[in-house]
Amino acid sequence: MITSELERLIQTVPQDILALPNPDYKPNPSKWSKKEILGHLCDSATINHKRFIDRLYSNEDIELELYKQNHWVECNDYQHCYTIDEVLTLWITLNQRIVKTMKNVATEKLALQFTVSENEKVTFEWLFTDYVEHLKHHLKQIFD
Ligand code: NI
Repeated sequence: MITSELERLIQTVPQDILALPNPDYKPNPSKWSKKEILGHLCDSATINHKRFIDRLYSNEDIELELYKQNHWVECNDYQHCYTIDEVLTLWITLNQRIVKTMKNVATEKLALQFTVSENEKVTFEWLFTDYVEHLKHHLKQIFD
């Protein structure tokens, strides 16, 4: 099942996040705190959930638009406007929504494509796997 790893993370990550000693600490002003990295993962969930839904309701390949990740973290101001518990609650909720959406996707739809550039396309399955890999990459950063 394609969503099982994401479901496992939703179960296991919260206790480890809540045990972090100082999630607000910024190593320097230009580096994200652990709370901001988790905020970035909320942004990634928001953006990718939109991509998945847009693709499910399109008859054509849609273009995979990049987003300004620093700008998103800055504008959402996770550092000052939210506690780590609030960012975590958001992260859990957004990912539960993605799991629900993905569970309703028929297997053959996983072959639907997104256009990355003129010569490059990726499948829905690739994009979802990449979403989870990106998530794991940043979790490693948070817990290292
Ligand atoms: Ni990232």
